[in-house]
Amino acid sequence: MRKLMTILAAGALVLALTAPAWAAGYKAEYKMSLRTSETSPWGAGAQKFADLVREKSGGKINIKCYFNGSLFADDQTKEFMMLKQGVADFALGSTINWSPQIRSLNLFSLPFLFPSYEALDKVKKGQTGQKLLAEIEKFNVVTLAWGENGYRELTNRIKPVVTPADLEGMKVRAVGSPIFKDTFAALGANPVLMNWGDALTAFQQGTVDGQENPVNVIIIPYKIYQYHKYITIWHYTIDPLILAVNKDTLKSFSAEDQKMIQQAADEAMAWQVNEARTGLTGDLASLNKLKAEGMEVTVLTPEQMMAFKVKCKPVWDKWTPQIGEEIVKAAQADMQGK
Ligand code: X2X
Repeated sequence: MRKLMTILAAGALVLALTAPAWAAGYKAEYKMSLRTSETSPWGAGAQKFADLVREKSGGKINIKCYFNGSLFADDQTKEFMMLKQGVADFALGSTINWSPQIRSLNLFSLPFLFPSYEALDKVKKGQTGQKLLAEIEKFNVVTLAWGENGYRELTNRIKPVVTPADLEGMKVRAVGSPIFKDTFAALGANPVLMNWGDALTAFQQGTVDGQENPVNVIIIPYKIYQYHKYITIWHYTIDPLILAVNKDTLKSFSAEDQKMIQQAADEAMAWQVNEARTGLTGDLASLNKLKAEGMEVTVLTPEQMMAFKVKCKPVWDKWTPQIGEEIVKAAQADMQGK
């Protein structure tokens, strides 16, 4: 009898070790990390993905969104580590917040590299996109789809910024990723790096003068016009989001469910990218909304942008080798359709 029990126990152990995780049942909850609130198109896109997966799986796969950086306690440049380790199963993260771990993602923060949304789309779809996703996968993280935060524009409470001289000495909050410190220093401003949670307090208290973030996804939903009267549309960097999953989590799903998750990601992110761009490309309804809220909107001409770009040369010199010369060249080739 005892011998039989031992054999049975050993058999169960072998089964447990060899059977795929999904055969043993899915987790009751999968954690999804993100920086922003549900009211931003960033948060709404994540929730849409979670809802689609729940619906398409008949309630079997339950993804809970942890909004406002609650999974990483506001320390946004740590998010990718949590996804890599599986503390988060999924994340919809900004390339900026993940760039301290994946240096090549600083590509999107190279000042004035991306002239248009079309250029960005070519880079995402082209050889550059493939290379970047391969970099991410080295860290046990699989990308499902690209989302979008958008072109990052400058707001401040002091004066219209039209030339680099206007930025001189201005205290500008930027994300805690080193390239931003270098960029605002090169532009003659006084950069202050902090997490978004702290930044919101700093805007309220006026301990910083300005900040930079996209119009639809951050400035409007977070009502930045309550604190800053001036906005400069200068398109200086662009900020794609990445919807990704920990590789072990992904492999724990059946092939059929993996396919369904991919479809849900494509659908949710197509909607999300559209939200990020609507009202900014054609009728400029989003800028009109900012004006209606009392903001003074300055849209820079390409020549005016060039004056800022020229000052950013030291940033390009320092960061191109860190991003990888071949990645920067690949992006330029993709944009030109080569
Ligand atoms: O912190 C920011 O500025 C934000 C919300 O845009 C990011 O997470 C990169």
